[in-house]
Amino acid sequence: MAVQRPTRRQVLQGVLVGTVAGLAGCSGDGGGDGGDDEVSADDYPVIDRWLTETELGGAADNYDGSFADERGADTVTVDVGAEGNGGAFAFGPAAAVVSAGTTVEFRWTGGGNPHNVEALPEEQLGESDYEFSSGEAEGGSGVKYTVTLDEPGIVLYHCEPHFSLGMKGGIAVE
Ligand SMILES: [Cu+2]
Repeated sequence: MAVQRPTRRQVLQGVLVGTVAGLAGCSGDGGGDGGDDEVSADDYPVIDRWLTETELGGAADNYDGSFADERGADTVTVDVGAEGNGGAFAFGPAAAVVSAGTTVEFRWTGGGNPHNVEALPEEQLGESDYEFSSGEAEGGSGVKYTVTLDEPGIVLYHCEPHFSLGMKGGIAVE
């Protein structure tokens, strides 16, 4: 099952908060398109490499090769400052697969601050199809940053202050 890459990358500016309802033709449970398959690292080697390599940032030690299967969900939450990498220096989950049209809400836990979330393919930090940034690193537990992933592709992101510790995440958009 090849991942379609309609555009090299999408530039997402600012905070996109929205309700994306069923745009991807999600028809509830039992979608009949083979979506029940278990997702593994073999399906997304680019994400697996991003989370395990040590040439670009550190390896994410909270990544065990498994992907959170969030296909069909309208909104997915990723904790910023989850336990990992020697403290609260991880994204939780580190790897996930979602359906096109999903809104991802990055939610600061308040641990291990300050953090940010950014995908920077222009700076050669991973082969991400998406590019975005939450801006300067922020502390506290009330911070949220939201992006909507409208097109199939790969999202590779990290936290700038804790990149070398392995604070990285990856999302496959199907
Ligand atoms: Cu961080």
